[in-house]
Amino acid sequence: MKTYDTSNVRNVVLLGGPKAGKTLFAESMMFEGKVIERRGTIEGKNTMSDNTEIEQENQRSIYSTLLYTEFMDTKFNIIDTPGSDDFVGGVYSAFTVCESGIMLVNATQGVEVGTEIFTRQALKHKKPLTFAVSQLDHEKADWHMTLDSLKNVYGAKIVLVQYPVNPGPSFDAFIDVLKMKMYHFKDENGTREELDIPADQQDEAKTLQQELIEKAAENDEKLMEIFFDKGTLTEDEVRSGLKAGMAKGEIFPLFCLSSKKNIGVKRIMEFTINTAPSPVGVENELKDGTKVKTDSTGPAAIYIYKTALEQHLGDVAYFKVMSGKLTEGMDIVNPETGDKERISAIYAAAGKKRDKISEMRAGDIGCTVKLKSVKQGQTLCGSNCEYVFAPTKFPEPKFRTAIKAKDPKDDERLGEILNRAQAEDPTIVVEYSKELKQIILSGQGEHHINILKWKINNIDKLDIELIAPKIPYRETITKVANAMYRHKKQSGGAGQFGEVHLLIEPYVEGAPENNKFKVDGMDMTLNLKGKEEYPLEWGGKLIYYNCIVGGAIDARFMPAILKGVMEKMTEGPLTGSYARDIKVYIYDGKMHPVDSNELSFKLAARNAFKEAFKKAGPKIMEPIYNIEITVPSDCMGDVMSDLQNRRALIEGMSSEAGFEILKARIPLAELYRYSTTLSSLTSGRATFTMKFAEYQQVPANVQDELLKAYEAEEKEE
Ligand SMILES: Nc1nc2c(ncn2[C@@H]2O[C@H](COP(=O)(O)OP(=O)(O)OP(=O)(O)O)[C@@H](O)[C@H]2O)c(=O)[nH]1
Ligand SMILES: [Mg+2]
Repeated sequence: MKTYDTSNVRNVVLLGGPKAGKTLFAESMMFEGKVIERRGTIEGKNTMSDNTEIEQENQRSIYSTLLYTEFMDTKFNIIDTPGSDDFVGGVYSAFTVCESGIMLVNATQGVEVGTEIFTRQALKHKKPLTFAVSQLDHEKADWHMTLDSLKNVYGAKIVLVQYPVNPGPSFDAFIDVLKMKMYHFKDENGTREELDIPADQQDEAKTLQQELIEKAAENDEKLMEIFFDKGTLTEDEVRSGLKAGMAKGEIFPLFCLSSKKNIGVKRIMEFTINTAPSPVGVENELKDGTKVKTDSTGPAAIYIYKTALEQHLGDVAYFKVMSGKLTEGMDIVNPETGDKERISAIYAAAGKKRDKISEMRAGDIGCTVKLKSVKQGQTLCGSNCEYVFAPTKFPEPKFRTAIKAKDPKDDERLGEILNRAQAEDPTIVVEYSKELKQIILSGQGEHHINILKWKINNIDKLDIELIAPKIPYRETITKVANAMYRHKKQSGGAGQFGEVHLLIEPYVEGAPENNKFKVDGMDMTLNLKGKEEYPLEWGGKLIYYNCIVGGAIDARFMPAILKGVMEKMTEGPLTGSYARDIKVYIYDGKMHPVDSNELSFKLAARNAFKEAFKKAGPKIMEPIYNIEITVPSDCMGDVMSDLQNRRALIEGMSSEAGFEILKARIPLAELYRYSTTLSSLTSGRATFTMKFAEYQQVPANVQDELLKAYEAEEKEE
């Protein structure tokens, strides 16, 4: 393949709801660019994009796939994304490397939740979008319903560039009001003829042309003047007005498409070449917040947006040249780790088809192999360059489960497999929780995790189980209490002796220092001598005071006492969960001239702390999450009543184009499999995000249940 200039590259992400027809559209684009001679089909399991066993098995895209095609001296890098929200990770990384998107809206469905979700994300990432109504040849294709739904949701942003003459199985023509031509297709290979608009379509076409021109003029002052002057705009002027409106997210030009019959594909490609931004001059953000323009004369730097382990090839790194030129054989460095790598080969990729290329310029996307240690999200630089591009921010997980190998012998292998899964798909989060003694696996939905499970079972041939994840509870206290404990042992030779008196109090951020306490009706005044503050790994704090007077305990035993307290903090007295936010005052004790040692004081402290804790109004705390649910208005009632059964606190509601946005706080314990429930309550039409907010005390009845469950568990062990 030849090397393309930055200005002759278009990086386009294909978006749309499940089964909108993205993969087949990509197939047709590659056919038009002569990258392939025959178009594969989904049912035939032979498309360039859905090229993995798991995608073919499921007849849907699961990974985002890089494809290329060459058309009108332009190289298109196409990223075909999965329509299911469960696999949204690839959409986010595509936004990092693509300058524009094409949104397919299924003519049999109209606007779907997927359309909504991905449009919103594209706008957030400031990507101009071209809309195309797909599957117009389908027997259930309904142009008017689809157009109504689009106008209903996006209003005046939807601007018709084309409309179909005969949607449905006989679909073979559409009218293009930018070109003011009718395109008629003679066969299913995209052979088209440009005809004059038939007399019976003239009025409709002229009205829509006028709307298109006015809309194009609206987004540019100069064009507005020309329009007022002449009452019309040229084709080029309309394009430039559309381009300006698309850049602002104010215009979604609408096209007609049937990928099955290869109708409309070429026109969308032509329009994209003329109207969608090339990477020239596009600013990319560095980690430090500064921006660097895409420029092939700059220093060489590539951004790794995806890595994958592929059959026969090993580790493949997919990248975008962010600056300068990348050449075969080039030495590059990861400026953050200092790791040195060599680019042994550069490929343009159309799924598994790879074309070698000796040089790739800024803006272009490709892949390479045999890099030793790169990860998704990293930057590699040539000489005299230290760019580190800001890595893609992926959405927070919304489905959480525990996973284990059926045979504990396989634990280590499972660990390796999960680490790899996480590296390849940054929306998979694996956490080996010491606290819960479980491997916690999180992802974007139950389906997302089930696909991973299928892969581990069938490809890695490892037997695994998904089980309910435990909740990382915390324990704390609500009032002051004290306790003393004497550890004494006399067996044979040397004995053990240590006695510790301590007082504990809840820690509240910002509360003033205090040395006067009332415990069991008695006043106590402590002499605060030493204070140590420990932020805890699991959140919250431990404040440790030395209040020993008159040498009751030697200073050399204080670290052992702290250790004893800390040990009990990691295994709270109520349920064995971590304890947090406690002030501990060591105010008295006793030593034995011979028998006292560190172990004795550690044990004494541990037990004294445990006793005091139990008297100090102990409480279990649970993690609370902020959730934001996007629900179609007609499902709101069901979603709300379900939330009420989950101890949720509704915090706000707002509406946005047919959808309600609901904000709530909800305990993690009530979120198990929520994504699945929400999906079944709304037939997959809702979506949500969740983010950890804080720890809060559990209600008394929940605390009772947890205490009982812990007791039962203890007995079992
Ligand atoms: N009649 C007709 N069917 C189509 C057309 N495009 C796609 N299909 C069918 O619609 C189904 C989904 O097509 P895909 O191309 O896999 O859709 P997708 O958007 O990639 O789907 P996901 O990757 O699962 O999100 C398949 O059965 C296709 O054969 C079209 O233009 N006309
Ligand atoms: Mg697909």
